[in-house]
Amino acid sequence: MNKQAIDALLQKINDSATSEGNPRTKTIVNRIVRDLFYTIEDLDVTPGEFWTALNYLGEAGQSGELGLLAAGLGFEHFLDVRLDEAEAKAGLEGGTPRTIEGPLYVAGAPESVGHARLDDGTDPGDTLVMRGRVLGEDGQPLADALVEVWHANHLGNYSFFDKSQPAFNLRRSIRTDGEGQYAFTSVVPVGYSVPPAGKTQQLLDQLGRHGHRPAHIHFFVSAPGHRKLTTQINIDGDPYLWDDFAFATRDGLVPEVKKAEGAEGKPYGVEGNFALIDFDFTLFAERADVPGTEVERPRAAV
Ligand code: MBD
Ligand code: FE
Repeated sequence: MNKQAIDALLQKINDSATSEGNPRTKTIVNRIVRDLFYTIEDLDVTPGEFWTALNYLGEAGQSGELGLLAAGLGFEHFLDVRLDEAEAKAGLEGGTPRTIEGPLYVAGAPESVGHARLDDGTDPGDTLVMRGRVLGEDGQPLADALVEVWHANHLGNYSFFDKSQPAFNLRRSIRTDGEGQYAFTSVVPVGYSVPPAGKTQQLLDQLGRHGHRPAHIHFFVSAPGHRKLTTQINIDGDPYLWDDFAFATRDGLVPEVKKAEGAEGKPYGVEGNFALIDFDFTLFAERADVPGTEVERPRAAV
């Protein structure tokens, strides 16, 4: 079919509407269907290929991997880059870079003030202390900010999704103290890999790509009157540091991992050698002229 014939068919489909429906949904769906019709035409997609793709998406949904797929195909990073662009256009600069949430956040983690221990002492691996402050654009510390943190264990697995871990293992919410400080004690995470027998890996194989992420720690950082920050830090030295299957590594999010020992660990309940990361988060003040950063998305909750 030529494009004119395709457009005529699309017009007929669009004209079959008998009520207004949702105009925004209509605009988006009509556009996507048109782009897919063009794709099928231009690439001469066979009926078998079409039904394979549809069935693939159904199975990926059934196995709960659509969020993973969105990350792996770069959609989640793309949405970040578009938010960056909107902020730059509005003159916002100097905040901590955002990067993707990923599909493994769980709401309802235990909350504490100032410091939290994320592990229960049974996770093998190097002890980690991460600490810093939450700051406003002006560099002033923000008391009572909320730092939500979650990361994988020594096998790259996340509690809740990995039922062998205790509830909320390596997940906490920490309120900053009067000086805007937060700190946590945990174990250094290992990089995540998509399930090797899953639907995401099946497609990655077809694309000639791997499904590995470098070791990382996730954060939501929020404070009254400020734009919520969704970000991660990476553990420096990971072989996948700049080869993330989800494209989430960014300049400014790879802090130095220092070696510390002895009395330095006292305030955090740590003895002996440990890894130490100092990292401040800088939040933008709330603004009406930029899209919000509080993202509506179904999330697990306990
Ligand atoms: C993760 O841990 C993650 O952060 C992302 C983006 C995708 C899959 C697993
Ligand atoms: Fe992750």
